[in-house]
Order: sequence, then C-alpha cells, then structure tokens
Amino acid sequence: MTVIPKTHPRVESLLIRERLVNGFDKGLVAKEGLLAHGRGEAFDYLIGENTGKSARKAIKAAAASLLLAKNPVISVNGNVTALCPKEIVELSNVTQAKIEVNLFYENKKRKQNIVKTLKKHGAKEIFGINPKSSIRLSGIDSARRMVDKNGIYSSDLVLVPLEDGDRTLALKRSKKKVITFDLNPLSRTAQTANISIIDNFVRGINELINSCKKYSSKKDFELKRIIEDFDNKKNLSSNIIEIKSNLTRRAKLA
Ligand code: PTJ
Repeated sequence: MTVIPKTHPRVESLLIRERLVNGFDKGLVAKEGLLAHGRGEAFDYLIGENTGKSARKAIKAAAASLLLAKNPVISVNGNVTALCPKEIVELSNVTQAKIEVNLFYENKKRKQNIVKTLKKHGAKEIFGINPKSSIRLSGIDSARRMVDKNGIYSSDLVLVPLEDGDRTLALKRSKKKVITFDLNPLSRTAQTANISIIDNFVRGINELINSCKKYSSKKDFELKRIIEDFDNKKNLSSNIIEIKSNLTRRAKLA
C-alpha cells in the first residue's frame, strides 16, 4: 500500500517514482535505473512537467514513421517496463511493431521478469530472449550489442526509449531509423536519433498511441508529408528554448 497521500502537491511525480521502486523490488529495474529516473525527473521539472509543443510535433512525426515502417521494433528495458507495460503492448498492437527486450545492464533473470510482465499485459511474442537467434550489432561494446536476428537486427525502425547514445549511433549506422523518448534534450541519444521526443515516457507514450490511432486511416503520402515537415535538429532547439522560456517565466514569478 502506498504511503503517499492523494492530497500531496507532488502526488503524480511521487506515484511515478513509486512505479520504479516497485519495479526494482520485482526485479525489473536495475539499481542504475533508479538513478536514471532521478535525472529524468530533474529535466521534467525544467520542462514544466507537461508535453510541450515541440514534443507534440516529434510525437506526430514518430507516429507517421511507425505507421510507414515495414518492420518496426519497440526496444524495451527495465525502466519502461516498470513504468508503462500496458501502454507498450498497446503501442505494439496499434503499429504492428515487434517488442524486443534489450538491456544495458545485462541480467538474465531481469530479462525473464520483463518478458513475464509484458506477457501478463497481453504481449504475445517478445524478441531478444532466444540465444539461437542472437546476433551481434557492430559498433557497440555494451551488452546492448546482442540483438535478435528476427527483431532489431532485421528492422527498419527502432523505438528506443531511455537509451544510451552508443546504441543509437550504431543503429543509425546500420541504416535504421531511430526514435527515442528522452527528457534530456542535450543527451547524446536525443542529439543522435532521427526523432527525439523530449517528454516523460509516461505522458508521451499515451500521446503517441493516440496519434497512431488517429493517423492509421491516413494515406502513405500524407504520412510522408508529416515526416518531411519534421526537422529533428530544429525541433531540439525549440525544446531547449521551451525550457528557457519556462525558466524565465518561473524566475519572473519568484
Ligand atoms: O534496464 P537497463 O539495464 O537497460 O538500463 C536502463 C537505464 C535507463 C538504466 C540505462 O539505459 C541508462 O543508464 O540510461 P541513461 O544513460 O541514464 O539514460 C537515460 C536517459 O533517460 C537520461 O537522459 C534521462 O534523463 C532519461 N529519462 C529518465 N527517465 C525518463 C527519461 N526520459 C523519458 N522519460 C522518463 N521517464
């Protein structure tokens, strides 16, 4: 039972933190995942804890890209499974994307727990757990180099929420389109991905699911136009300017 009163002014943020802590207790989240969440929380504060204009723009481009992709894959780690297992499965159903578990802090037991949790929420098949179809992705030294031959390795687009920069770069070098969720617009991942959604995964994934549903009746040329109108570098600048404006507004109020 949670000890956080519903009336607490920061109840939402504290409940999200609780999901991570519960995920850690259930063997889903790495110790380092708790620290990574703290870094995310700090950036969310600066962003203003809402989905800004630039994040919405990136989400639209991401939805169009997921729907146009021939073989999209959602790469999951401990943090995102603890935060939004139901939504990951829903996004996979809406976009026909495969789900692959790929961890930075490699741990067989944690992988199994992640698979079990996602299956409990309706996932049918999870890639990244069969050693027979495991293959090395060149250009990465971390455990993330091992991917599934039938999943990430043969994909044309990979959604990599809460990521490290090395794999994003390696995936791009392998000619894959990379979409990320990262609250830090300055991170190497955010700077390297094709589409960087600077938003809390917890909020942004619902927006992404809704956009995918909304766009599913659009024609290919309309989806292509949405993607062509999107420039990640420009959008990242807008994200940083949004943070600056938020801070200026707060400074004036202080
Ligand atoms: O489960 P594993 O072993 O794969 O490990 C996962 C973590 C997240 C521990 C691992 O990938 C890691 O160390 O990531 P980094 O390098 O700390 O990067 C995580 C990025 O995600 C940071 O830039 C954070 O600001 C950001 N972040 C944290 N929480 C959220 C977030 N971005 C979006 N939504 C969040 N809830």
